[in-house]
Amino acid sequence: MRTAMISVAFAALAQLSVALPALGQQFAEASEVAARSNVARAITHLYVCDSLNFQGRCENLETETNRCYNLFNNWNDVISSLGPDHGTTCTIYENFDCQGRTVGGIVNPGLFNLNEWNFNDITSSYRCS
Ligand SMILES: [Ca+2]
Repeated sequence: MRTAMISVAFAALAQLSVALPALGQQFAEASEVAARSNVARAITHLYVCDSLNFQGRCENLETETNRCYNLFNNWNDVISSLGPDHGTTCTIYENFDCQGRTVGGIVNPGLFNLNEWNFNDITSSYRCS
């Protein structure tokens, strides 16, 4: 009786030790995929200029997706043209903290003349995804 129980236990252990490495492999692959997609998704750029047609003073702002950025460093209320990296969509806001009037759905190559959107020298914050 006791011997039978032990041999059942060994049989179960043997099955587990066969199953576990396969499980471990699956988890490793899943976490590697997640890590890769996080890296690919986390950082993008929004190129902003204080004149039309990407002229004048410009800066390529490093941007984390799904995060609201307030514009400082002399970028508040001066942007006249802007565009994000390929694959990124941005929304610009009239006020700080992504409040107020918006222009959304901005994709590469971007907007060459924010006057056409009644948004020249208006942008105070933005968010990209
Ligand atoms: Ca503003």
